[in-house]
Amino acid sequence: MLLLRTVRAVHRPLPMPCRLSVVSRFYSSPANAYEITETETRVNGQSIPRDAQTNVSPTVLSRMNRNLHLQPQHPISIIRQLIESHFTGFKTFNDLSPIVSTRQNFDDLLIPLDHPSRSRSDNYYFNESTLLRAHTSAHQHDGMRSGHERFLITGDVYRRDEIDASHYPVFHQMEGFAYFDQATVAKQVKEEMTHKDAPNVRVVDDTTFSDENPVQQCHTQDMVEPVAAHLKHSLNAMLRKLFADEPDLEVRWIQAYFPFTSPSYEVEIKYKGEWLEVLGCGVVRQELLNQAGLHDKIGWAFGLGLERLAMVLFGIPDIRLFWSQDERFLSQFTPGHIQKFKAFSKYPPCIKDISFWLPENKWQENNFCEVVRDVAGDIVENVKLIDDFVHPKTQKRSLCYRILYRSMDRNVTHEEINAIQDRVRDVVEKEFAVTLR
Ligand code: FA5
Ligand code: MG
Repeated sequence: MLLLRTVRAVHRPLPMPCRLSVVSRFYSSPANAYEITETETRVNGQSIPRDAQTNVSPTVLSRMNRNLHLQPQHPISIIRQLIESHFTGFKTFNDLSPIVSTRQNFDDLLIPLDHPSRSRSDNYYFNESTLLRAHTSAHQHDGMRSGHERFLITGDVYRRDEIDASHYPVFHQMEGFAYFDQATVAKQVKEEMTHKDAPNVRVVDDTTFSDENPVQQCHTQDMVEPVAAHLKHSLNAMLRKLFADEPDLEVRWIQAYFPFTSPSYEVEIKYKGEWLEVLGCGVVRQELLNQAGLHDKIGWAFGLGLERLAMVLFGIPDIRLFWSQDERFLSQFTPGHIQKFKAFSKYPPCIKDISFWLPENKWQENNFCEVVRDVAGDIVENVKLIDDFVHPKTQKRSLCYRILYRSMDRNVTHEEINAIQDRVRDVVEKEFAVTLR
């Protein structure tokens, strides 16, 4: 079978994908082989039928199986191991398949059918019932059913998103989950919470239970207080340990919303003068525990963005670097250690604008970013909307995007970028029926 063919171990650029044609094509990258035919996507030994919902792209399929979180010398793996060693007694799962069902990714988590996070423009669907997981929460249900009261699940997750230094269509999350007996949670938590101070890490938390961030009706405040305290304590202690050598770190807790937790929170870290969101968490909705047969338990969960933490800890300025196969990147890191990344010289950027009239007022920016990413690959560093106006007479809407191209490991030529930009223009024109200006 095609997929079992030995994949050549040298890195070569992927063939340029053609989004509009439906001819069968076989791709191989150092870690992965997959085939897209008219009727199915073949990957990891699975043949998944295509339908009107299908939008997985060669760019993301080529990233599957790279398993950065399992390469001992890679910063993502180094962080995973350091966090795992902090959460003693937690069962770890690191090799669950990223191909999941819509039930796992959404329904099991009480995400309503009309919730925007299900949309095609936010996810990579193989078909209407199968997708690349958009978060490790997709495995919460299986984790609860595994019989382990505490577990950590790490893996690659996939999202259509904007393009800039802290967003990439594939990144890594770690899910943490712990549950307690409702009857004894207060006592148990008290025994476990030992406070260690770290004056270099300043944590601000003025979140409270409120109508906007409520205790669930089936819970009493006496149960939820210790669970929330244990959650916050566990994560703050983890951050204090990870950032022990950082001279000064500001952390803040803010109120958040997730369909699968209440109350819910997010944690942000001050990085280069701006708040960078590193995790979401909360007290697990009781329906989830009940679905897994854990009626008399109460629990917390968190989902952590490993690249975001790694950027701050290792001083890695651009999220694309994690995918670099340049020895100058990988050779800087040692398993078990956090050390600051020494940037290799920054190459000059090449900036191009693209403007067009929309055929109608509707516009999905993520789909545009996806086209740019598919055509340009990792040479695109940033995509920014710089102009958006409606013509007063024709009522036609015009957009202008500024695309910043820059390679992380070499100089790019103007000819090369012009060719890419021409292709971007072509594909955008065909795919979105816009009129280029
Ligand atoms: C979630 O994915 C929830 N599943 C988290 C959760 C788990 C909440 C359990 C409650 C209980 P969110 O979409 O905010 O939430 O993503 C979590 C983290 O992933 C973010 O805080 C951020 O650190 C990281 N992240 C999100 N999008 C990207 C991206 N495009 N690139 C890199 N990191 C990202
Ligand atoms: Mg978030």
